[in-house]
Amino acid sequence: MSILTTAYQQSIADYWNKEESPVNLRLGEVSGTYHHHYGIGAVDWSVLGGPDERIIEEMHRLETAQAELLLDHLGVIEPTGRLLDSGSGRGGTSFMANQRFGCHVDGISISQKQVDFSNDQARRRGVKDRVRFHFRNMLDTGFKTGSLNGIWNNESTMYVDLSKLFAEYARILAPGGRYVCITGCYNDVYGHPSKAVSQINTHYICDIHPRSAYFRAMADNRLVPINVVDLTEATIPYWELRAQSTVATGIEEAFLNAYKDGSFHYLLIAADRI
Ligand code: GPP
Ligand code: MG
Repeated sequence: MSILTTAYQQSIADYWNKEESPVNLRLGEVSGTYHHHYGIGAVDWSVLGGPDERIIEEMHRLETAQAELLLDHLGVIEPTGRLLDSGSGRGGTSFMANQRFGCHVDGISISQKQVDFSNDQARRRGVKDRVRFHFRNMLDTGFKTGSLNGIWNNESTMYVDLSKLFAEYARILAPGGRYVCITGCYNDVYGHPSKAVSQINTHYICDIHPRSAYFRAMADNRLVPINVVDLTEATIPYWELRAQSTVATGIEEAFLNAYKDGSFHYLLIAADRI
């Protein structure tokens, strides 16, 4: 099975195989749980008066809160359940899911470096029999039909065609299985992507979808939404803090502009496989 099937996918793998950004590594070192997504919730602004480390810890706390909210939406998962973290980064959300539910978690990534990093983490944490990471493509996962109780994408759907993605999930999710994604999507009401959204696309080499594309592709693939939560207001404080931190990457203004001008939403969608 060939994993990287297009020049586009190869360029994404190259990006993540090189990535060593302090905004991800220094935050991960706070607790040993490494995230590749943004944060939600109110900021404790008193951290700005303290040492740099306090700001890093606060950003990490908000990113961890984001992953907790995603897991809240998976519903009841038995210790015998099986979950898939699709686009698993350095494994943060996978380890949190295993801790919460005690279940088996597989993570997949098209970056071999991320797969190796997170498998090393699984060994250090003593959970390598329960949490495993694989070099695989989310459009062709190799998992057995109907074998999963839950799947999530924590900010990774903007790298793939949603029709192909949800067709694959409809195949591998068991009937009644839950799908959850947190994503940034552009606002169809405003027409084409705004300049700020285009800047985000260029920065990460991704292709942010319109909001409508999620619901159309879900409806076409036996995925019925049960919850849609607009997290836009909840993520703005994270970006305001990040913009003032020593680990800002230069993309902060684009996110703040896109969220504030209404052209971009930060959305959680939970759906059941029928
Ligand atoms: C964050 O990862 C997520 C992405 C790169 C996908 C784009 C997300 C959108 C909502 C548009 P990261 O934690 O590696 O990013 P950064 O290095 O900027 O913190
Ligand atoms: Mg990050």
